[in-house]
Amino acid sequence: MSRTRSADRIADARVIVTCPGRNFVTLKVITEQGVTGVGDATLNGRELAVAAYLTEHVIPVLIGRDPARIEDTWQYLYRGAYWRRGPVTMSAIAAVDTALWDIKGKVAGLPVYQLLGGRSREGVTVYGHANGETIDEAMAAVAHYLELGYKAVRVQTGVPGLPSTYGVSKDQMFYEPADAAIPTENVWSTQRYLEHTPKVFARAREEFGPYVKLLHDVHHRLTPIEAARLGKALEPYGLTWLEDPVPAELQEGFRLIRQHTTTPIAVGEVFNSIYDARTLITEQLIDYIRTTVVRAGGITHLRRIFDLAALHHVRSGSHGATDLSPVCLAAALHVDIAIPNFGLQEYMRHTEETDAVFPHGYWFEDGYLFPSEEPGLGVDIDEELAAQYPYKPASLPVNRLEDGTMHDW
Ligand code: CS2
Ligand code: MG
Repeated sequence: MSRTRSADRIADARVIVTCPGRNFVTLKVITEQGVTGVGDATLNGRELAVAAYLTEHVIPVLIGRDPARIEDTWQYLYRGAYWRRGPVTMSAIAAVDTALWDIKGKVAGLPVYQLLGGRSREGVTVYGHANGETIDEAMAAVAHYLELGYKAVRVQTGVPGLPSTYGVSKDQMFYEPADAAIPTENVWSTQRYLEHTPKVFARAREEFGPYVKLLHDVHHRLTPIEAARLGKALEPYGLTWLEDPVPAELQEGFRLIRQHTTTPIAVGEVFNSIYDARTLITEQLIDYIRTTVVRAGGITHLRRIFDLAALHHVRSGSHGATDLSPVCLAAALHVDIAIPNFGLQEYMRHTEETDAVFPHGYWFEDGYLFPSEEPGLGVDIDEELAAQYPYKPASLPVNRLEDGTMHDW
């Protein structure tokens, strides 16, 4: 059969692993005509698994392919692997997909959001992380974000009686959970946490009034009935969302939460595919789906998830922690600005070293991020600078109950 194809071919692709403060894995694709595209392939704590998957199994089959065939390449890598889904495979597919959208934008001379249908809004509303060991410290952090112009703030505090907990950092602006080569261990008590958390939000509403958007991340630590109790206790404080209240392998568990509380629920940063969220979306068991470009198979598959969500009153709330590189954030912003059902975008600022390794055209102003207007994604990797920061093993922590039982982190 004769095959129609564009004039260009993929000539080369390489994986760049760098650690400008934290580890990142980036795929760079180069065409015969010299167009380059980048994609984020970072999987926090498992970086080298994705790097090897790309180098050993994906790059060899990319060479010679038509870079214009984004959908076909996605299907080729997804169906063709036979072993479907999972964070390693889907992060690798995402990196290829993102790089090909970057190339398509450059060839067209348009920013990627124009290829997705153009702007649906002026700017992308982002939320920052206000962390504090105590409620007072957390309130000071909220005030700081509001001064910077943020309209939405996630609030996390230490829990009295527990030596350390999720989301609390020593540094006000940068929270970095992957903090040691061998995982550190935290101790957890659901009882202490459920007792404490409503007090945090009572204080936040008292100090900051009814209009700032407040969010909270449970980090998968409760059972459905415990999450229902927390959601109910937080109702007076009008949260924008309660994130990851329970581990989400069991999608039907969310029915129980839904029956008991009107606090909106956000889920999905660890999801890799539309099938992970299908029941949650189609039964309207959640309000925000938090998948993002690198974790959920790139722009092509993420768009598919968000389109399904749009049919069921579910809005986007893409994950944007520091372990997703500026390449992922740049790509996410093109999606965020274009889709009809955008909700919020997480924005944890990258360090100066990271920003220097990944020169980018997106910018923050008055609580909004704006995607680059350059053709493509408007982000690149400075390979010489990246080479100055060699990979350092870093793991996410683990969590145990007070009696030593392993618990969800
Ligand atoms: C978090 C992340 O940003 C979030 O909502 O849950 O900090 C998450 O723990 C990390 O991205 C894990 O790599
Ligand atoms: Mg989270």
